[in-house]
Amino acid sequence: MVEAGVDLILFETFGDIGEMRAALVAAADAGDIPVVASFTFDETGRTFTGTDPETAAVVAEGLGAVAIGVNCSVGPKQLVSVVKKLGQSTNIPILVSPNAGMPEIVDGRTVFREMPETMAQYAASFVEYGASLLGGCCGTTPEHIQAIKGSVKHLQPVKRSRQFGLRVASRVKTVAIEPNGIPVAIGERLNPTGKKALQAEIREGKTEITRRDALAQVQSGAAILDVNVGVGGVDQIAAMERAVNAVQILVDAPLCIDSTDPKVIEHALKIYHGKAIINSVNGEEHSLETILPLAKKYGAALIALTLDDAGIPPTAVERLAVARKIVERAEAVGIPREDIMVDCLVLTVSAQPEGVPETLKAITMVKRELGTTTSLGVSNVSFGLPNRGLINAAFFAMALYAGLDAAILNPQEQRMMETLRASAVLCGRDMRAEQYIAWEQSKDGRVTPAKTEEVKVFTPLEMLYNAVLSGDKDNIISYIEKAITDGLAPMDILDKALIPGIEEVGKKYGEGKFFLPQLMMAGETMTKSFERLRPELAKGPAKKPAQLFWQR
Ligand code: THG
Repeated sequence: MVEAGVDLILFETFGDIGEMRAALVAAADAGDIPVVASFTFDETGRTFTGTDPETAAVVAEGLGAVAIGVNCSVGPKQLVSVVKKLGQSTNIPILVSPNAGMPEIVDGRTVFREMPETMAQYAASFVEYGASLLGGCCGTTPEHIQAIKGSVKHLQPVKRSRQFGLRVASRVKTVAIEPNGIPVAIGERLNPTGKKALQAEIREGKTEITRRDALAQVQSGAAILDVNVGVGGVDQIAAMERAVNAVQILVDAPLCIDSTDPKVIEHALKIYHGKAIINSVNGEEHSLETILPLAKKYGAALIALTLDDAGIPPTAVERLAVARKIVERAEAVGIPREDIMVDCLVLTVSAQPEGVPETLKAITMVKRELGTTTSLGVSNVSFGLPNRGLINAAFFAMALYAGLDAAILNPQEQRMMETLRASAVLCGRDMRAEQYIAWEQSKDGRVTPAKTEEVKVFTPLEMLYNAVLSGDKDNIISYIEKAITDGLAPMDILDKALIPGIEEVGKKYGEGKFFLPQLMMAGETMTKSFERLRPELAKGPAKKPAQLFWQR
């Protein structure tokens, strides 16, 4: 189309954010043509794979869409709240092109019920909420367009110029990292450094610990999860793909892609469905040249480490200079400043005690001078000391006072999350202590959070049930092998674990708690299970299993 000379590309009626990302990346590759990203939302106000309007806007805008739209969908009435949310979520132009209602079959003909006058009335309210491009989708006639034109031609588009700051997103949720908001915990545990079992799992191509730790970290309060698969001698591109695909369906938290290999980062960004954070870029020429174009191309945010070809500078002033260089180079390739989070780096206090105050000073200076947000991997500070958790927590409180906005930490260390929540109150980032009080109250009547080591032990049947529920197709076969070795009857595996699991998935889907990707993953998990169980079932009593509904 670009070669043929089109002026604009409109991607319309997209229900899946992953497909829209692929389309936007492809369009940018094809040439410098303006692209409009238009989604279809259902009566729940989300796309059919669960994306809300703000997340659609954050992802599409990050990938360079010149306007965001909503088209087709249920009809104009149901789109009012969607358009309102879009208007509150982005400053780029908004296109609204609804169906003339839902199609109905009358006497064998498809009819759309909305009259031109009704469509015209809704068009005027869309303009009020921020739309500046209007049209109609299925069932729209020239009369509808004429009526819409008549009702909006005297209206001025509403000017929107909100400051949004740093926003990242998963498939179904946007997380804002705000200089005055509650600091954000980035879970560090999906990282094999120093973890033998996770290293082994990554080598074997499994994702059991990955899934368990992803869930546990989110339950402990991580808003974002860092994903690192840095194990020597393994195909890290494949390992990263497994980890990202397992985690992005399982949890709502956006991901932070942590790798030193640009190829691993690029592959993760290609398959991720949201707006990720790249961890990290730094002031080295090679890093700037390879990582900044990836952030631009795939619409990702960045953690910028204040080090360069000469290493980590000792003083705050020099680290600010590195941060400034990175921000300027990023802006030069079209990455907005607010998409950068600066990591001023903390050294080990036992080795270099003079380094800690410089890091704290650097955080304050970067925020004031550059206006970006800041992040830090906190636990480096305590290396080589006893009771590391205590040092980490005390340093964390100081860094929060210095203005830290996000931290890579272990959210399952209760002391760290408590320090975060208390410091937010003390630093004026949790007004009227609302969040703090809510957290404290939610603890009442709840057992104290389980320690990291005290993992609940599931029976083999519970493992299988959970695996179907979470669409765990990477590990289901090994659970089935285990159940068979334990002497469980294949028919029981099916009747007491797998089928109840898929039924629960269907129930959650019906209730709007699960979305299509989860349904599909669970279906694939069932198919894999059944392939493994089929020969076992054939061996057993001559009872032929009924055909199962997900195989039709
Ligand atoms: N800045 C940025 N990214 C980073 C870091 C940083 N990514 C990596 C690291 N530093 C932060 N992540 C971790 C992950 C694990 C541990 C520390 C930091 C860790 N692991 C224990 C060990 O090595 O013994 C294992 C503990 C466990 O079992 O949980 O401590 O500074 N931008």
